Amino acid sequence: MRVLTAGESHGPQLTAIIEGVPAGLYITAKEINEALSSRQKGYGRGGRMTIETDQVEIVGGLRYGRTLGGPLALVVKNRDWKNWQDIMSPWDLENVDKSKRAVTRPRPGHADLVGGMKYRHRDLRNILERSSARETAIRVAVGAVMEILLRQLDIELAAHVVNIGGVSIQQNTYVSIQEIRERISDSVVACICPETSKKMVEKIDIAKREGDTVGGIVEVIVENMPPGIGSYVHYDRKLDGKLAQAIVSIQAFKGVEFGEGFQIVEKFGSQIHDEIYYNHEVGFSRYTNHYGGLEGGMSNGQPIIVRGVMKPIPTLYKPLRSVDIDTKEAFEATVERSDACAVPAASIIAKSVVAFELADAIIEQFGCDHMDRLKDVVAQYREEMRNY
Ligand code: EPS
Repeated sequence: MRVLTAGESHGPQLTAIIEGVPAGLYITAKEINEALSSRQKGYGRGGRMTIETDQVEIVGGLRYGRTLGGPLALVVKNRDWKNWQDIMSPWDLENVDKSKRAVTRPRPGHADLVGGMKYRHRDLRNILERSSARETAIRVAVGAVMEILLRQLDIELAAHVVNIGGVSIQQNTYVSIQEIRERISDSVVACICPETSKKMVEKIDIAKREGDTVGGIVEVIVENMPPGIGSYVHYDRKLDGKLAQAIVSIQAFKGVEFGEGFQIVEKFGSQIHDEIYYNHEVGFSRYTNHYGGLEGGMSNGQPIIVRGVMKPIPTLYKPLRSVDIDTKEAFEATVERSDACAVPAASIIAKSVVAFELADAIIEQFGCDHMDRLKDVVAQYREEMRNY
């Protein structure tokens, strides 16, 4: 599959075209809109989220709720557009002061400065409008379609927040998808532990009070992924490689890990490799899941565990030093509307991009034009794996 997104943060809409979705996938707007609504929630969001109520529109590739096999085109409108029609007009309007909301003062930590240098823009709004995390709304709509597709193949995903600004859950045992879904439903920060949730909220409050921002770590769990998806023979089809790219492609994400991730460095090989057992019902399996369901660039049948780290958002009320690109004078950043923390939203985004990569890897491997055929082929493949 391929997906392309277009649109600016304060433009009329965000658009995505997905190529390669099998025909016959039944989709409802409700399921996509629920994902969009979850992305908008979470403690620490700023004023923009009170303006937007994200809803999907499908403008190609779907008829009577079923995919047709052609490109699927999705749209999420920006309600804030009505306040920006002149400033973000696609056309060269007369009688509009184009310098009105021009940005010449790049924010440290944002794409502003390097993006301007690269594309020869003198108004940095041309960069921030596209580099904005607003784009993740349409990626979540795409991810919701992929989650529907994966559910048809009995593959389920959940995501939660494991750390905000250094406040972390203690995670010693595996928490199932079912438990994650139940436990995060009561948390404003999508955290499975009520005590830690409270401390995370306090951390966000400190950031808000200080005119600052906080980042965090999110985790995505995938259950029932069949073994052998991905590749060890082609570097560009390694499932962990594709997931890593997808996670780090999310705005403000700086790193990724699988299973025990960077902590494996503290262990000997004998303590970290997931030992193998066999029984007639499930076939081959493991006693542990230190590697987060991925070995040799492939899924190994264990739950996939992916974590991503998000930096604190660069748009700050607290002044940071930078330089005006026109006058070359040093300045301290001016106040901008911003989210103090968008880590809970980022957990939904991480789940969405993981869903896309998994669905893509499955379709690449089995290459079916119709959903029913894909279901049959995957069921047959699972059986083959069990009997290996
Ligand atoms: C963002 C800045 C803020 C966020 C935005 C991402 O928007 P604004 O500039 O309109 O206040 O709210 O996130 C979203 C709009 C969203 O839907 O997540 C940025 O600069 O990246």
